[in-house]
Amino acid sequence: MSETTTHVGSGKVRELYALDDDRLLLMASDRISTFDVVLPTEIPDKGRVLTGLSAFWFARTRDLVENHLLEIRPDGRSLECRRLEMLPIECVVRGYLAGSGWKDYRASGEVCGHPLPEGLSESDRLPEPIFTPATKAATGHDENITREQAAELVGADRLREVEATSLTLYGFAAAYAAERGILIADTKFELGIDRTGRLVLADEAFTPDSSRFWPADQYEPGRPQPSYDKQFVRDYCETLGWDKTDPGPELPEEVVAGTRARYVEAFELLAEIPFDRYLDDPEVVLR
Ligand code: PZK
Repeated sequence: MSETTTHVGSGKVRELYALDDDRLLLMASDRISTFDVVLPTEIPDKGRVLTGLSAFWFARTRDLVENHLLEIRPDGRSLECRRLEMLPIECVVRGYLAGSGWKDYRASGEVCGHPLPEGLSESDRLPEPIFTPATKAATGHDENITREQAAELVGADRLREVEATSLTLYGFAAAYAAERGILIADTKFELGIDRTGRLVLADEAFTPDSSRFWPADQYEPGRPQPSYDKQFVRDYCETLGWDKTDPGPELPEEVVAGTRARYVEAFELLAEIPFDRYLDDPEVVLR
């Protein structure tokens, strides 16, 4: 980080810096959030796992859609990226009925204007993955919007391209992950436009922070599914009688170690590289 690097944004657990007019640095911390609260205890290497996985997917999907990745820094937790004109929507694809999708289905029988068959249960696989755009809420939660609202924000032609690209990406990653024991229930991307007008995948892609990862061997529709990465943290927090408002609790070392192991396991299952090799040379995920 040079002294001319300027901080331009913060996510809950990530930071964004400007390197120059054309390049940004996206840095993933080891912070973890649960029930929407960032906890005071970090998970060692979590930011490196997420950065490595994201870079892995950018390399694997580059023939499907261009992406913003320029370089992985030797620290393994930061990516140099092309600066884009970001679209003002979150691109969400759902392959299973969970979270707000399940809530909306229960209330109305549809999700973001997609009519769905009757009688689906919580966590059921959908007949086909659906594109369910959301607005970017500055604070708090993204709000699901209809395709018509999304078209007003990005234009009808661009929206068709965004939807097709999102579904293609999800289809590829979900099939790849399922073969390796991880169900990607849903995922959220950010897309941007480069100076030539081309659509480019940005932000992070198919990490457990941007997607719902479920362990395939415990999949059982009709109930909420355990989280691949955060279940130990949630279970521990549920034992405390914590009211889920800030500040959150410190995590004991066995919860930290178990959670770190789950992140590393997800990385190794998907990237098929020992995590220590990534730490030695982060560029291994690009080959
Ligand atoms: C961009 N964010 C969200 C992510 C944060 C904020 N390639 C790009 N070009 C222009 N803007 C962005 C990107 C990307 N990625 C992404 N905000 C702007 C965000 C992580 C941390 F603080």
